[in-house]
Parts: sequence; structure tokens; C-alpha cells
Amino acid sequence: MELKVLADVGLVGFPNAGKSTLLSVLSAAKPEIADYPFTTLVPNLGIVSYRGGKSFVMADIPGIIEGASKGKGLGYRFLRHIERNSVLLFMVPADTTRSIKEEYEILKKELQEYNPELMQKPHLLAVTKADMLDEELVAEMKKELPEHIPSIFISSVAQKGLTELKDMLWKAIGPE
Ligand SMILES: Nc1nc2c(ncn2[C@@H]2O[C@H](COP(=O)(O)OP(=O)(O)OP(=O)(O)O)[C@@H](O)[C@H]2O)c(=O)[nH]1
Ligand SMILES: [Mg+2]
Repeated sequence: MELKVLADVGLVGFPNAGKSTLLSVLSAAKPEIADYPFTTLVPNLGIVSYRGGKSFVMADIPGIIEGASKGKGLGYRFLRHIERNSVLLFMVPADTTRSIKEEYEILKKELQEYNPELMQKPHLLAVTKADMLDEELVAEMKKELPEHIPSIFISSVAQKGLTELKDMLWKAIGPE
């Protein structure tokens, strides 16, 4: 028997993107966090409080790598977890990415090849670890964000952009 995770928001990103760290600052969950890939091997769930006594569930899933949809790395053992999330939050780390757009496209392609229905869900993009950038660099990177997806720069460590991110997520989850 397999247990699938039910969550409103699923965190999608390469290993080390800062998924578990975000979950740890937005919820009471205490996932393991470390500066090496594949720290998270099983999904962690957290309840995120939102204003007005509302809340939603966030799932931190293991990192996805290029080729995952073909079974590479830990493959679709991970991808299956996001099938039941209503919103997908793509996470790209500001400090190590070659191109935010390219990284998002790679992640999207893996999801699409695994299950095209994942393209029907609302996609949001968080550029993480924004505390590693100066404002000039942020301005540069903002010019090259992927189109057609709501994006935000956040820092879990410096607690930046998190309220705005929650607003975006709540809007994407939509009224029940
Ligand atoms: N500077 C900075 N570092 C961060 C931030 N968020 C996470 N990190 C660091 O990035 C590294 C990876 O963080 P994790 O949260 O474990 O990343 P993950 O995406 O869960 O990684 P996997 O579980 O391996 O897929 C850790 O060393 C964190 O301390 C941030 O906002 N700013
Ligand atoms: Mg993790």
C-alpha cells in the first residue's frame, strides 16, 4: 500500500533549493535542513497559518533532478507525491542558479513527462535565498523571470517576502 500526501501546496525544486527551510519557517514542522542535496527523503507536511484564522497545508517533498521522470535519481518515487497537491510552488535558489527561467523549465518538463495533468495546476515561482543577492542583482534577475507564472523573491533566513508569498499561495488555492 502506498500513502499519498494530501496538501494544498507542494514545494517543487532541485535538491538544496530551500524547500525544507521554507516549511520550517512557515509552519511548526521541523524537517531536517542541511547544505547537501537529498536531505529530505520522505515528504514532510506542515500547517501554515494564514490571516483571519485560516490555514493551509504545505508539503515539502524530496528534491527533483533532471531525468527524474525517467526514473533517474530517486525518480518518480518523489514525483508521485505532488499529484494531489492543488498548487505547485516551484523553488529556485538565487545564489546558485544559472538561469531561473531555465531551472523552472527543467523542473516543469520533468513534471510534464511524469504526468501532463500536473500542468493544469496553478504554478507559482519563488526565487529563494534572496538574502544572498544585493538589490542590483535582484533587479537584473527580475528582468529574466519566466513569463506566465506569478513570481516572488523570498528569503526564509531573513524572513523576506513571506507574507506576500502566503497571499499569493492563498489566492492560488482559491476559495474552498
Ligand atoms: N542564505 C540562505 N540560505 C538558505 C535559505 N533557505 C535555505 N537555505 C540553506 O540552503 C541549504 C538547503 O536548505 P534545505 O531547506 O535543506 O533545502 P531542500 O530544498 O529542502 O533540500 P533537499 O531536501 O536536499 O531537497 C541549507 O544550508 C539552508 O540553510 C535562505 O533563505 N537564505
Ligand atoms: Mg529538504
